[in-house]
Amino acid sequence: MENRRKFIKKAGLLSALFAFNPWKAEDYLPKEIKVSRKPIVISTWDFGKLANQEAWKVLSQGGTALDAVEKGVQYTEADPTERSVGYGGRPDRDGKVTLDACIMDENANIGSVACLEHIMHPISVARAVMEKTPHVLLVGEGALEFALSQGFTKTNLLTPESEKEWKEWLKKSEYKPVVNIENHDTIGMVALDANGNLSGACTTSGMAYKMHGRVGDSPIIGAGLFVDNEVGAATATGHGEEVLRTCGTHLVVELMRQGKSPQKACEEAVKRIYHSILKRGKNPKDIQIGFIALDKNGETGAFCLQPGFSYAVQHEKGSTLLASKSLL
Ligand code: SD4
Repeated sequence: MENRRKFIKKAGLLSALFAFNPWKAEDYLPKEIKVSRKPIVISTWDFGKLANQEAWKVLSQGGTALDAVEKGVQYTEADPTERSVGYGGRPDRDGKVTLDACIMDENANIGSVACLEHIMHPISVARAVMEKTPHVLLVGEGALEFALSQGFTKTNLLTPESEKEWKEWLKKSEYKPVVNIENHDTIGMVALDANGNLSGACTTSGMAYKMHGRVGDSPIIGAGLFVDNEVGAATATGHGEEVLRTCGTHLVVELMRQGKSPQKACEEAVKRIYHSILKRGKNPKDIQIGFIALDKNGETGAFCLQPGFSYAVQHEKGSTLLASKSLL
């Protein structure tokens, strides 16, 4: 009886508070509370599977989502056979490999580098920007100077294969990225650790044969990557210009905040981009966009504009490579 009275009193106080306060707590939380599935890691494209395995080594031992995503994407950055990330990435039209990367943790700490040359692990430079500077984004020469001051060493990132392909491209010098090939391979990874914290990382050499100095969505928080520890996280791949135009991953996370599942949120964001492409009189068939998302409860989602995008998920039950559903 005493407990019941206390409960009624508490409930009365709470509803009085909400009656006078337009900012209701429940407006800011995802509506569906699902069974917890953590730790878990999800990343873009086929190579996400190997990257997830690296991340899993951290997550399965109780490590943080932040350490896991950094370790995970480092694997892809160092792999010369992946031609749009780090070492071995396709160069810009001048033959320079320029890298974009960003990282975000559960406390909204962020760090990014853009148009960074000669460094094998741009994601770790992004983390150093986050942890060791008062800034959030360093670009070009300044980013390189900072990396060298932090003990990173210079490496030639242009492999003979990428150089050969670039020289072939020079013969026509036409900037027409081939969907799912020349714009394919950015690794975006988001993870939820055993403590229920989310973090994400995104790293790329960007669109092949871009103009020197071009920066895509991948190092831009809210475009290539966004994390909100109360809601979820998302990362993007594909034509960065389209993702930037819509603040793509921020949009996905905001849609989750409004109650959409990670899957529905990714679908809605791709539809918005599709309409924006049509409005500008462009052909959506020439463009690829893929989003992956993870919510606070370990639920995942993925969606892309046209077939061909894959993503990898790993949790305690094992690791899976999945074909994303597409709008077209
Ligand atoms: C960019 N979004 O630089 C990157 C490219 C990419 O899969 O994601 N490729 O626009």
